[in-house]
Amino acid sequence: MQSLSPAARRLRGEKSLRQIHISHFQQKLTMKLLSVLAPALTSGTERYPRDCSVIHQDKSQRSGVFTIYPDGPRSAVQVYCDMDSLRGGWTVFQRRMDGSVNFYRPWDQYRTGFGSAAGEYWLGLDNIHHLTEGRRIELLVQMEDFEGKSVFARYTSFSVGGECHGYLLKVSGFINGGAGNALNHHNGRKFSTFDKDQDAWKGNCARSFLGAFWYGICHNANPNGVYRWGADKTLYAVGVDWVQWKGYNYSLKSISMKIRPVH
Ligand SMILES: [Ca+2]
Repeated sequence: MQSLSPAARRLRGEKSLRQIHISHFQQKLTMKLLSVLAPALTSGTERYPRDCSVIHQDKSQRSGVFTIYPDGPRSAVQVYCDMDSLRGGWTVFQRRMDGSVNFYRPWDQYRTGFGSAAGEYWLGLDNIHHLTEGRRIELLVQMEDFEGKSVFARYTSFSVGGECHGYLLKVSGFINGGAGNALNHHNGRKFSTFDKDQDAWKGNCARSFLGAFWYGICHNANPNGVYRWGADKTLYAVGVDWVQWKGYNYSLKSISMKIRPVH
């Protein structure tokens, strides 16, 4: 067996110490890289879901309130996800159910959103725009009267432009679930509130019909109108109306508008 001189033994010791340092450094570098890359790799799926359809990729998720990110990691907003209707994955952007929230509100609030995702709410025009931007989206409108009957209207194409375009509505590809095509009149209209008149009428539709919507001259649907508990002729067409189903003087018990990407 070859014996080593003291100098050679010292050199070998220093070498193995250097190897320990290098392998420790590599380990730290790998951990650091993983901590930077992991969120990026999962963004767009679990970490920052853009909408309810992403959350619905996990089929164990039930209908309820979730946080979504319509416009990246800094755009968190709470929303109700419908995981049941027509195979699920719907992001609800408008919901009326009990008259607990006042929907007669100004432009700024329709732009940013209001109400509670667990109950009645409006998601906000900016969020709706971001959810429909750059991809094909379908729309489902479900509604119920006070006699216990439910119907729907479905549209295979739905988009809302940005604020610079007046949040212009494009809706087409109607499929009738008994409600009738009330949104046909609203296709190609800009959004109006009582303090921002972008409708096609000489008067102010939002003020006259006490809501906020993509009014034309003026409406065949008023989902953001006054919650009025059914038939009421006292004031014409101001209720939560879907004209092709119940006419201008019947305010619905519930209505919800929800969207999902078309794959
Ligand atoms: Ca007008």
